[in-house]
Amino acid sequence: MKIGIVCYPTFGGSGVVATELGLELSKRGHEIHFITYNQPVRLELVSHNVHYHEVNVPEYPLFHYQPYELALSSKLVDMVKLHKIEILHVHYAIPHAYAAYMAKKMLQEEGIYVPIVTTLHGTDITLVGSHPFYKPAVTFSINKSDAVTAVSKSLKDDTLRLFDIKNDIHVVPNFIDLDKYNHSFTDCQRGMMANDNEKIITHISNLRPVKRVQDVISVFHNIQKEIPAKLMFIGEGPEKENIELQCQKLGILDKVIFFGRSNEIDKILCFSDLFLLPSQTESFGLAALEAMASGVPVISSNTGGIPEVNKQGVSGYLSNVGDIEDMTKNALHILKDDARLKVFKDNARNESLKFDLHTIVPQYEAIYEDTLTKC
Ligand code: GMT
Repeated sequence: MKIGIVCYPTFGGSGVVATELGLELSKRGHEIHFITYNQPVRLELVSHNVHYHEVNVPEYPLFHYQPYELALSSKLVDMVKLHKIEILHVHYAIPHAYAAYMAKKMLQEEGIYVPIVTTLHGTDITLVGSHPFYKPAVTFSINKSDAVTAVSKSLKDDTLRLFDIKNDIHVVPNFIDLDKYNHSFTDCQRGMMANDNEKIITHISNLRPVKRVQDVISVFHNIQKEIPAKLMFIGEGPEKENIELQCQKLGILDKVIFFGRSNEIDKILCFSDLFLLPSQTESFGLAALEAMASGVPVISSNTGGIPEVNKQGVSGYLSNVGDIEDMTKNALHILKDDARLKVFKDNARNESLKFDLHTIVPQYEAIYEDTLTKC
């Protein structure tokens, strides 16, 4: 198949999933066209069947807001015609599903039919999409998609609760290339980060308020009072200054390492003992799955789609949002006993196997084939 993929080309989970999906589909013989405003961060190589087409939005002083949807839909029309793209898969409803629908209608005028698959990722539904300013357009775009997928059952339920949806929503969970997370401990250069007696705790996110990064610091602060530990913080975002201040006030700055954005999270996870994800809401929690694939147990909140990934008492523990005491207790329970830590690490890796890309990617292929047959 010739598949056009539209996504946010950033470090966010939706862009990562879209990119990894495109790369795996290309290995399976499909021709992939990424259409977005920057080369996706995880798209390192463009090969004979992986192409990248940049959407340019010319600056014009009249526009207070530059019209990205317009530029995207025009680019989609051009690329579908030029490369004979058969299906468009858009990740994140806003504004991608909307722009794709406009492109589809423009192409129809010329007798070209291209169906649209929309994948909902979370914040496009739970945080942004359900805002009254966007809701009618998001509802319309979802209902006009030829197939709709959600990354967890929880997100499907949220979508049906928040919007008036007429379409079926297929749950296709996020996935992981397990081979990437297969480093043996000797590859890990753990000694550069911490002493042998210190446990390494990790958090990865875009440091937005929804991630509750202050809770990460509070839990770590409690942990390091009981056992020697270091905290690895990966990501950039609006809460960064606040958490640096929080660490300073608590006197733990020397125990926290800020990595900023990184394309090498597998290398950092490789030497981690525990992953913290205390989010307010999370449709899936791709970062938790990436940690588990590296054999890192997860202490998380019990919200959204996280329980579909992190299994209570098996790959880690789940607590109510904001319950720092319970998260601390659970973290120490795992970390204080090396034999128990080893069991949780093995379990985390085993649980991640359910999300192997070789199991999940064929589900998208089946949806494309089904959609093309119906249209
Ligand atoms: O987590 C974010 O804020 C970024 C956002 C995105 O779209 O990139 O993540 C959402 O999609 C990810 C990939 O499907 C999910 O793993 C995240 O759970 C989801 N984030 C939220 O629901 C807050």
